[in-house]
Amino acid sequence: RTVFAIDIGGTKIAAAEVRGGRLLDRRQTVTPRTGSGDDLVAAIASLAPKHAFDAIAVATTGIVRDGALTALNPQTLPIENGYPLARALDKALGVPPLVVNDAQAAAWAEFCVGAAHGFRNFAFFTVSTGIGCGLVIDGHLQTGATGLAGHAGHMMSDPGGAMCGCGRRGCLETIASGTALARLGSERLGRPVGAPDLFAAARQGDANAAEVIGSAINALVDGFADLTAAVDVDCFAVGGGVGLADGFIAALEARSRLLPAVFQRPIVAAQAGADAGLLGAALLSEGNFH
Ligand code: BMX
Ligand code: ZN
Repeated sequence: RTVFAIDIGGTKIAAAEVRGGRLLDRRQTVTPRTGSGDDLVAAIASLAPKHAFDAIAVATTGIVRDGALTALNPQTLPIENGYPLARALDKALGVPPLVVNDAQAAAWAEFCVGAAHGFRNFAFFTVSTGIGCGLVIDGHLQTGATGLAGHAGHMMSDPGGAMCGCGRRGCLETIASGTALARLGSERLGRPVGAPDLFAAARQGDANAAEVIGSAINALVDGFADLTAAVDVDCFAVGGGVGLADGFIAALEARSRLLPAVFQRPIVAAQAGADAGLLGAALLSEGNFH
């Protein structure tokens, strides 16, 4: 069987064919940030295999409810509310797709074949453009009745913090995402820096850079502790460009060790890599869904 797997992010759309759990023929294109769902579908159709395939599996940034896509944070991906992505893809490609949130899909890949293999209760965090999260509780992926389950990047971190694209103030995503680190770092250092520059400055001993990163680390670990208090997670896996930056997970772990012991949990690096969303969506579409 061949699954055509797609991962829609804020900057790129990745696609691959998945056969026997292996990703083949990976390709990508730039995400059309026009706000039009039909433009997303056209971009996906341009990546479709020329030969027949058996299933379509889509991981996407945003809230997925009954196959329809809505942005929680439209700054990550502008899209009309409730765009019927599954229906439009079925019409365009002739195969009804499974559609799931990107971090939820990646959590499933980590649970089935990655860092969280063997744990029953687990949270995956991607720290990238935004902060995505997927939860597996008692071996079941949590999507929630409205698709919102796991959107832990929008838990409140600082009541007096910056306005988030979702409409709340001080979300974790406004403090610890790659976008937030670039914004806060530029303010603090008085020159435009991206997240990688900020990490480089901190490594060279810049105390301001280290402080901005330290605040992000603290906010994330407090978020982990809150989630642990809510649903008793066994283990956290962290991925994403920022999450996998040199020393980031070690810093999370060190901070976590300052928590009261009852809130401390192992924090490990994600293993399924940048293509975890593709793999997780394919696994889910193949009925590997508990
Ligand atoms: C945002 C939200 C989540 C997503 C997360 C990570 C939108 C469009 N996206 O919090 O659904 O999982 O970003 O997304 O509201 P990424 O694109 O940064 O990986
Ligand atoms: Zn938010």
